[in-house]
Amino acid sequence: FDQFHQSLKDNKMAGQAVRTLPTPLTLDDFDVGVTLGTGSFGRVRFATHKTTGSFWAVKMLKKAEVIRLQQVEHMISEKNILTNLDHPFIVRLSGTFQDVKFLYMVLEYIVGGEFFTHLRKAGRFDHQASKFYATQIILVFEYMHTSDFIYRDLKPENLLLDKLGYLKITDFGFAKRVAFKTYTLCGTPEYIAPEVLLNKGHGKGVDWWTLGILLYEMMAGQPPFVDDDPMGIYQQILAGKVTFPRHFDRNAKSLIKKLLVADLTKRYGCLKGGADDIKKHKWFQGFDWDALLSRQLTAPIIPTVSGDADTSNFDPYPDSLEEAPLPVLGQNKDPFVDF
Ligand code: ISQ
Repeated sequence: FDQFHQSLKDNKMAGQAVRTLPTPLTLDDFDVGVTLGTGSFGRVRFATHKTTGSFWAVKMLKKAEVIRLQQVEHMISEKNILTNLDHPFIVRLSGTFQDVKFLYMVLEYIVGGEFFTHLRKAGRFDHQASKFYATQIILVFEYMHTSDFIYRDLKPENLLLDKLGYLKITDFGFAKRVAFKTYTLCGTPEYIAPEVLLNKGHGKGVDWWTLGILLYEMMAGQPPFVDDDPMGIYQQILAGKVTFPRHFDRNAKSLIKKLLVADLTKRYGCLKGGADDIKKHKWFQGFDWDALLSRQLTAPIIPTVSGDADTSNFDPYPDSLEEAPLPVLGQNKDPFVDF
């Protein structure tokens, strides 16, 4: 294996004493604790850096699974993209390393738990809370799209709440740098845009579509297109009919209708005005975007936190069952030299 690259970016989290870690890193540098989340090829675990006593979320990706699921390129690009992003609402990557079986990403620990958990507990959010979260996503997409990055995986599971109750967007495994169009099919059924389903190439517009889905899900309590079978969901997405519950805020409904437009030449966010069209929509009239960015607004949910090492906002996960390694790859063919 090649030597790993360590990008020690300044971790600007307010109140956190340790922002960077001495490099190079190995798993031995950490006391690894509970599982905070799981994905298809690994898990994220709470970890204490032994010599500094600082707290981190270490994402562990099993190489054999990454290869089996053909996600090698995505994982390398996740690392490269996250290294290049610096935004208050995006989780910061402090370093990466690897051993024979795993890739590791050392991420800032976000103490408030998954946005998904908070949304399910509340059922749905009122229009003020929904606006507080939607505006942060808009700023993140605006920031990313300015550098030609698209996110492609917006959903409640990929959002965390920090100790002030602000969002941190995580999981950049599907993020990509594209100026125009890409053709890779990815996403979660409920959140997939019609142009991705039709496989005619897609770009930044997919992020604005997923914003429409998330906004709907926050305010209705479930996404607009639901079915036990993914094919049923896809049929609804392509049929282009969205119905709203009676209680729905009329301005929010107007914005969602402008986002969930199959025709890319008519979808908000994809027009000449870009993200500004969305920010200037009536629903956001009087909203203080600068106060949001500088975290001066009071969040609708302030997580209960006993300290920086509190993991009680994350649902417990059973411990991992170690499987036998899969026989893959010839020697000298490590696909992770760039990680
Ligand atoms: C940071 N803190 C807690 C949980 C996390 C899950 C995924 C990525 C980063 C995280």
